[in-house]
Amino acid sequence: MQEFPKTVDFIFLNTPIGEEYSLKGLEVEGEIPADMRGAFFRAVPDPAFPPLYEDDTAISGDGMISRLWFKKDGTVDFDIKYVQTPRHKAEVKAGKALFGRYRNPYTDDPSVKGVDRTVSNTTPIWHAGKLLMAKEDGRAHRIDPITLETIGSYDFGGKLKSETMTAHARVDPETGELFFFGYEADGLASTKVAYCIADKNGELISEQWFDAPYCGLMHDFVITENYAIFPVFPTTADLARLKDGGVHWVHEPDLESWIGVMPRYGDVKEMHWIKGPKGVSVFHFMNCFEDEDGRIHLDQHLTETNAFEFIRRPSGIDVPQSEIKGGLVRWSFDPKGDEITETPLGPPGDLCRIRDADQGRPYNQGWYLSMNPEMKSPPLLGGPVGAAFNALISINPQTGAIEMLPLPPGHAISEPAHIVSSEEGHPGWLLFIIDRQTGENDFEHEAWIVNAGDIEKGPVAKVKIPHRLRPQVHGWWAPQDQLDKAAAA
Ligand code: V55
Ligand code: FE
Repeated sequence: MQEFPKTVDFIFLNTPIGEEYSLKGLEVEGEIPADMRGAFFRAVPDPAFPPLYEDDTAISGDGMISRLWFKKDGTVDFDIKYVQTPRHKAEVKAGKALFGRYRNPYTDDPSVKGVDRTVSNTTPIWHAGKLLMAKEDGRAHRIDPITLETIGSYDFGGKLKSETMTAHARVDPETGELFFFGYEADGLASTKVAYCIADKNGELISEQWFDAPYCGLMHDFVITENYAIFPVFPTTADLARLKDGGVHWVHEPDLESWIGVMPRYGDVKEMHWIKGPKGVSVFHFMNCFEDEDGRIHLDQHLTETNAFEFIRRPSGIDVPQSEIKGGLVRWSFDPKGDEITETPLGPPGDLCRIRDADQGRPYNQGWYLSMNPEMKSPPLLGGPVGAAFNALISINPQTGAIEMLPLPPGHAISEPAHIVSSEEGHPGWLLFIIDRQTGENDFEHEAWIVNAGDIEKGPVAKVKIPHRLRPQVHGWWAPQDQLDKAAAA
């Protein structure tokens, strides 16, 4: 039998587990808030078979849907299952990997030519009573939120034309609409982007296509009350390179970034492109809003180059992970302007969270993951970029005021979910998984609950998860009343 490569993508925390399991009535230390009832869905890449290529990346692993369920009776259950993608099913049938490099079908075994190769491993999206597992290279897969069985590839009842759907969708807190896009919408390395809106009932009510300035990695986008904003950063795809069996992405330090701005209910013909700095990279936007003067402010985790080593390496960019500079920065611009002003807001990091109610609006609190500045020992190896975050930050993006929950050495932290409290004026709760190293290749895992308004106090409750976990990418909280409503529908 073939073995997994001994690279950071497949060892330590990133060791593949490949097991579906359920754990009922988990042990809890402390007290779970009485108003925290619902499901924390998590997307976990976990390759079922050793990859065809030694230099494969952790983020090409088969998607698993995981759920930490805070049940009405106060108990907590854990479940995890593979997303039954056509790709996963084909490989299980063959008993080995058949799909090749990250987003390059020309490197696949000929027996799977034409088979949907998305791994649905990036974000669980809960909207209008439906649970989707999305990855930006294909359409999402719909999942039953109770059984975690895969229902199938999801095309909004036959309406979606785009072949792809981003893992980062935005829900407007007032209208309940789901805003999303798909890039490489009609095929590999294409500049076509589909901009879509589903109404609060999940009906696809708008899909418009436009051309990006070049085929760039468009991982996330933002909405404000009046605008849809599509940033493009210079990590690019090229069809000839793909046909040659090469990598999907190369980062281009000398190429400009762009921001496309259009009225969010407007026509894509109104798209206005603003030129940004060369060579920079962003995966996630914390939030975006308009001020009283109509100026737009976009808060984002910027890095001076691409944050993924598996992209830098074939780009000839030789910067170790620990030396990548960046920060939480604000880009301010006028919707019809041609200049961007950059303001630093906070230390480097990623995996931000805001209150759902603050989406696209002026806001005064956000949370994200960073590195503990006091830490003498190196971070744990693992997670999507190979070095795990070990501190939680709460930031007031208006004042720059920061609070931090640094974890002790040998700890890693995953993206938090924010859960609204039913208590008037209460800041709500943050819920996240932490990993603790207990031996060279031994780890313990817990879910921590902290008061979102006082993270420095540490967890009010810890839920023990007595089983190895592979690091998640993104998560999504679905309140119990919404799950009940969906089950009854
Ligand atoms: C990211 C993650 C992906 C991916 C592309 O976080 C970008 C960035 C988990 O998969 O395919
Ligand atoms: Fe992401």
